[in-house]
Amino acid sequence: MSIFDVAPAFAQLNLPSTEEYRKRKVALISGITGQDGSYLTELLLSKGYQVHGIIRRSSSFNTGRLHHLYEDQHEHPGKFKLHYGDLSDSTNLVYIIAQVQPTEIYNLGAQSHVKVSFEMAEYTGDVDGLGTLRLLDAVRTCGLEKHVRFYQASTSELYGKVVETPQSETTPFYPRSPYGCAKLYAYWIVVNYRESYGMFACNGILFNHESPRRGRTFVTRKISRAAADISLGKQSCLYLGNIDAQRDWGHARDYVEGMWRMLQQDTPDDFVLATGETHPVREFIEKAFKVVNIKLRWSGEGVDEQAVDVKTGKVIVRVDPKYFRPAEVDLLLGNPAKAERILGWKRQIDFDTLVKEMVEADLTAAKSLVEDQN
Ligand code: NDP
Ligand code: GDR
Repeated sequence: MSIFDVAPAFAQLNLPSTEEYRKRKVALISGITGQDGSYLTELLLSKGYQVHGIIRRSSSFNTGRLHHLYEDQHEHPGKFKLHYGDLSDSTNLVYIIAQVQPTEIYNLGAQSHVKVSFEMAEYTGDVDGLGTLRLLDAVRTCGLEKHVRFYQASTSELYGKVVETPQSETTPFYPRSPYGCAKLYAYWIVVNYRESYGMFACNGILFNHESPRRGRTFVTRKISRAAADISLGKQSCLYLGNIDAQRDWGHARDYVEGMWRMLQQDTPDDFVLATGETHPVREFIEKAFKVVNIKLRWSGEGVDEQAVDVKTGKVIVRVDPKYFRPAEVDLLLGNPAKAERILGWKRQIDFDTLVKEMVEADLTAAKSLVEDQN
C-alpha cells in the first residue's frame, strides 16, 4: 500500500469530469524563466491559457526573458502568475499543483548544460531525473493523474554515442553525460507512469534548438555574441572546444509549438522534434561571422586549429581544451517523420535564418550597450 492509496487526494474531492476540467486551459510550466519557457508562455497566452510558472528564488534577476510578458499582464490581469519553487522540493510542488490545478504541465526545468553536468553530476541527477518523478508524484498526490496532461522535456542527448542515424523514436539510447543519464531516468519514469497509472504523459525528444534567448554558455549563443562583439572591436578572440561536433539545430519558437501539439492528441505518445539536417560547429562559426562581413580562413589541426580574419590576418577563433567534455556526443541528426505525420508539425525556420537572427539580435544589443556607455 502506498501513500497514494491512503492519503486523501484533496483535489479529487470536488473535481469535475476530465472533459469539463480540461476546458479551463490552465498550464503550469517548470523552467519558465529559461529559453523554451519564455517562448512556450507566449504561445500558450496567445491561445487563451492561464499560465503559471515555477521560478527559483535567486539573489540576482532571473526573469529577464519574461519581462515583456509581465508588462502585458497589466492589460490581461490574472492570465500569468509565477510561484516560487524548485524541482528538488516535493512539498512545494504538491502545494503549487494543488493551488493551480493545472490542466497541462510542461516540465522544462533542468540543469540543462551538458558540460556542467560532469562537474555537478549528483545535482543534475537530482533535478533532471528525480525532479521529474517528484512532479509526477505531486500530480498523483493531488489526485489529478487522470485530469492533467504532462509534457517531459526529453532530449537528443539520450542518443549520445552514435548507434544509427538519423535518430528516431526507435533508436536505442546511449547517453554520454550525467545530464543524458539523468534525462534517461526521466524519460523512462514518464513512460512508466503512463503505463502504470494511465497518465497522459509524453516525452518530446527534442534536438538542439536555439534563438536569441539561448543561454550565453551554449555554443551557438557564445558564437553569435562573439561575432557581434568582435565586429564592434569589443572582443578580440573566441575560444571554443570541439568544433567538429555536429548538431541538428532548429529554432526554439518552432519547437514549443510541437510541445503543445503533443498534449492535444487523443493518446499520449513520445515524439522526436528535429530539422533532419546536421551541421558542424565550424559551419555555425563561418556563417555567424559572415553575417558581420568577416570571412575566415582555417589552419592547423586539433588543439592547434584556428581561424583568421582573411582581411586583417588577426586570429579570431582558437581551440581551448578546457571546453572539451570527458565524453562527447559527436553527431546528432534527427528524423522528425512521426511528428510530421501525427502532429502535423514541421520546423519553419531554417539554419541560415536562425544564425542570422541570432547574430543580428546580439549586434543590436551590443550596439545599444555601446551607445549607453557613451
Ligand atoms: P534553460 O537552461 O534555458 O532553462 C532551464 C530552466 O530550468 C530555467 O528556467 C531554470 O531556472 C530552471 N531550473 C534549473 N534548475 C531548476 C530547479 N532545480 N528547479 C526548478 N527549475 C530549475 O533550458 P532550455 O529552455 O533550453 O530547455 C528547456 C528544457 O528542455 C530543459 O529541460 C532542457 O534540458 C531540455 N532540452 C533543451 C533543448 C535545447 O536545445 N534547448 C533540447 C532538448 C531538451 P533559472 O532561470 O533560475 O536558472
Ligand atoms: P549540447 O549544446 O551539449 O548539444 O546540449 P552545447 O551548445 O553546449 O554544445 C554543442 C556542441 O558544441 C561543442 N562546443 C561547445 N559547447 C559549449 N557549450 N561551449 C563551447 O565553448 C563549445 N565548443 C564546442 C560541444 O562540445 C557540443 O558538442 C544542448 C542543451 O540545450 C541540452 O540541454 C539539450 O538537451 C541538448 O542541447 C539537445
